[in-house]
Amino acid sequence: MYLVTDTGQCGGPAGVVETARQAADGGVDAVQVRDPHATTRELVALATAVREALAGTGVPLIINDRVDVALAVGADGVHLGQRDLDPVTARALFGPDVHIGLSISDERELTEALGLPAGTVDLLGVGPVRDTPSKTDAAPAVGFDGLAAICRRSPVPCVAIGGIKGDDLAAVRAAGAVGAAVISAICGRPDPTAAARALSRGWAAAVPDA
Ligand code: TZP
Ligand code: MG
Repeated sequence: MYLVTDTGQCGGPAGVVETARQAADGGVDAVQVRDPHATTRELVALATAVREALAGTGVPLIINDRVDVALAVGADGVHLGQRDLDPVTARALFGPDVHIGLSISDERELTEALGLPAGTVDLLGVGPVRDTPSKTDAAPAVGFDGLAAICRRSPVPCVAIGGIKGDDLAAVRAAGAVGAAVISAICGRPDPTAAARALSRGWAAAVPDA
């Protein structure tokens, strides 16, 4: 289970930091700091505070879109969209040890990603699986069948994103994704720790049929 933060839904920057801490307590496996509206300095400050909140938890910090910010704060990874710095250049800047994710929202983007040199991208974020108010410029939803088709062709692990709730985790796993990323299912919940715990347990229990 992968938390993506939204500063509005989390109740401001302090809410992002607290939600990240609580989600780590609740068992999420990664936290991505995402704030397309923040200035560079605001995002560096936010990511630094989240890095401190996650220190000692073992939960990796991933930065959405911004290679410069990921480098500046010493993040564990970056998650790139289709309009961000290209993954080959990002890999050259980071070297082999930083995790690079790439968003894919259709088969054409997947085909392009398949042409990248091996080792460039570690993970694909696939979605939106469902329509979601959390990303206003999201591509059309791929659904669970679209997710499965992309996971099947992907040489690297896929994480599903977009409108994922606890009830969807079995379908996400059955589609072949290694994880699910959520904003609203954790951010802004009255008890993010409990929400994260329920999702983490739900994921572990949602073993697809053999
Ligand atoms: N990318 C594709 S959908 C999405 C992002 C960042 C938003 C996911 O938010 P939610 O609330 O889990 O649907
Ligand atoms: Mg992006």
